[in-house]
Amino acid sequence: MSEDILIKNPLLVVGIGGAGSRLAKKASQAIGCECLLVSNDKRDLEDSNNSIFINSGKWVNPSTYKLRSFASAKQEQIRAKLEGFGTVIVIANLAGRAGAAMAPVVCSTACNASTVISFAIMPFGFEKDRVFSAGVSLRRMREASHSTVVMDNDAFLDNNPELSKEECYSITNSAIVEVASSLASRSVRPDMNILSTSKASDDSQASLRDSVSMLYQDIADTDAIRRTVVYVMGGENLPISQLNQLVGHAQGIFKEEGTTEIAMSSVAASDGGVRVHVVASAPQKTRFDAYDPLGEIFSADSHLDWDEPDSAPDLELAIPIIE
Ligand SMILES: Nc1nc2c(ncn2[C@@H]2O[C@H](COP(=O)(O)OP(=O)(O)OP(=O)(O)O)[C@@H](O)[C@H]2O)c(=O)[nH]1
Ligand SMILES: [Mg+2]
Repeated sequence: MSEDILIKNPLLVVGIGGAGSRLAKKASQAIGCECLLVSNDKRDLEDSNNSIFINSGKWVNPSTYKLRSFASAKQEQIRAKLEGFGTVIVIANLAGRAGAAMAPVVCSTACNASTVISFAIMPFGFEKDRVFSAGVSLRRMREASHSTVVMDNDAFLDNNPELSKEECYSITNSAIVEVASSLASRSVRPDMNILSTSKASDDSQASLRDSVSMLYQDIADTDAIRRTVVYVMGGENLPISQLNQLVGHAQGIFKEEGTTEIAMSSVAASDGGVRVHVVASAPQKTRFDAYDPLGEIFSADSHLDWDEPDSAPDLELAIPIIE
């Protein structure tokens, strides 16, 4: 069985694209470590003194492939900024073009010299145009990270259909920041880790149930879950009897004793009440494998473009159009 990954100092949080940058700023503040932002949109990099602007040249809306080639061209600059850090935490929204394009480049640049823990946000299922590139990007990120934590917006929405997109982002975003911030004080599993969460509630059992039901959307075979960490935000303010019940309940759900850990936080959920996040380590298949159906058929060593991520560089060919 694989060992836990230990987090080495110093830590760096890297935010990619719009949502990635916003979350990285918050997480690095909470941890008290340095933060690096990477984006092709200058607005994402405002008020940051440590950033890399990926210039997309004359392209107003470059494709993911195009953006990836611009990021690859800046790999040396990225490497220089990552140098000297023991652990690099990468946060990216794979529903965004910048996130999907650049996250694999940043992870693979960092992973030889540092421990890389990546956080990936997956698109809603109805964002059909984004699902494929998010699936490919996730596969690449996992390959270049020591551990990957996935927040699936689609599973959250399935469980909370009454919420608007914005409400959904605000809840899932704070779960990412809360879990990323707590990484500094604990170890993580090298497997794929699924992060699920719940709305704030006065009833901690209901929060746990919500989180677990979100988790079950992503993992087909829950018996294969190796370890779960249940984060109880605001848990230190709960009466001991309730806390005891919650722990019993969590251990009951994830059967094997000893595989469930409870992480308590005195920080109340950002919207008040108690919120429960569950991080489950699931080495086997998840629903994201099907986002990139060809990836399931061909193994990585049969990909012609696997080592150098597929990108679309601008090649000026001096060939006149002959008609
Ligand atoms: N999960 C999450 N998604 C968001 C958030 N804000 C926006 N989104 C969605 O994600 C899409 C891309 O958001 P960005 O975070 O700006 O993505 P990006 O990585 O900068 O890439 P671009 O597509 O080039 O902007 C948006 O169209 C929204 O649908 C957020 O805070 N959290
Ligand atoms: Mg953006």
